[in-house]
Amino acid sequence: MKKHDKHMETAVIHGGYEAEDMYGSLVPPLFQTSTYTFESAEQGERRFAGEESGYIYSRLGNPTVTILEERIAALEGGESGLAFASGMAAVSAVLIKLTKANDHVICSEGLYGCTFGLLSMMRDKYNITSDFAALETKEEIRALIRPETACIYIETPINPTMKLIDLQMVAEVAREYGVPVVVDNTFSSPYLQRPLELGCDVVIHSATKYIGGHGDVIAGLVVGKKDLLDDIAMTTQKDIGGVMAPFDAWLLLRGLKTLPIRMERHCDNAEKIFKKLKDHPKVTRIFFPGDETHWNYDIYKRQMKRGGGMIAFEIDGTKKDAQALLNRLSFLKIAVSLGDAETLIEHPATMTHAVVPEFSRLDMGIHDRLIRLSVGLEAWEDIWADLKQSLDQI
Ligand code: LCS
Repeated sequence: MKKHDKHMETAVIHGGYEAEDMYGSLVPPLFQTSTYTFESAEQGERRFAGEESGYIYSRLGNPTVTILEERIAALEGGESGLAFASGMAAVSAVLIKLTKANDHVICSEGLYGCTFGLLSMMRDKYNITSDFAALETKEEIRALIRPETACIYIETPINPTMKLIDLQMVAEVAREYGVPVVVDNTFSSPYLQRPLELGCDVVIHSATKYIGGHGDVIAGLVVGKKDLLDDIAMTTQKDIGGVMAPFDAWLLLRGLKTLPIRMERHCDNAEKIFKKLKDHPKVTRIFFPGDETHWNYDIYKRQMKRGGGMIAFEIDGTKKDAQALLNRLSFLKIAVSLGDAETLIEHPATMTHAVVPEFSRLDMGIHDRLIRLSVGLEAWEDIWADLKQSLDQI
């Protein structure tokens, strides 16, 4: 029985798993195996022919990984899930599946640096062109859609500028043209935002972040319709081969159990830090979805449960001042990644988005004075004390 019908707080713990099927083991077992034995040559033949279900080889499926795939599908409200070795393996498996040479992709005006890099490579190798656009109105999107548009690819909130896109509006226009909408839901996790319920077609996660939540795994997940995901499983997943290791699935199943509790705490802490940063004289602009004065606040109210743990802000200073701000921190960690228990701070222009050419970076709003903060689970007073002492010295 799949526990798809339960509250999220229950599904993160029980979704996709029945202990009775696994000798009563309370915790999903770790199937650390590369292959599976067949009872006979004929059984092997039947499995390869798809006439009999069952595991064959762990690049094609693994029971621990399957539990995670069913659990994330339940959490996102999708028919099927697939697990990958990294967020980028998930992004590339989906984008390569949905496109062919000379196609066109419409993107949100900002994307994680490596996704931008992948699209640049697809343009150079296969003439798959991308339009980066604000996606603010139906008319704007209609004007961008062409016969060769293969998909609309969105991050919301956008990494790192925290701009939001109205997913329901985009999904409505895309449906008129039969164009699938893919949403990278990494910054929100299914606890804060569920794009499939808003009419989008595919959800991607860098599970490295909030899904895992403990900074110890690199992983990716995809959720969507069974037909499409079965197709991805048999092509860009199986043949390119970026599959998730069983132990990583096991760690993610463990991390997921506390997702709702962790997200509430990330949100509580981020709200406190946001208010303090907003009032600091050295902070000139701040980007946080839960900000009532944020230009996307109406979208936030419609599609996100809370504001999340990510804040971006600009300081009154130069690149050198931004770097010095990071260097003066005492216990807050200078690191990329996000969604961990530890508060992480980074400089997007020279780190996560360094691969984006300067003119595109500035277009996306990633200036040298922009800093990105992943607010962790520590006491917010300690986080603020460290940030404040460093900001005060600018
Ligand atoms: N999508 C988003 C929105 C991301 O932020 C990342 C990684 C990925 C996909 C790729 O996931 P990965 O392969 O790393 O699991 N973002 C990072 C970041 O902002 N700092 O370090 C990595």
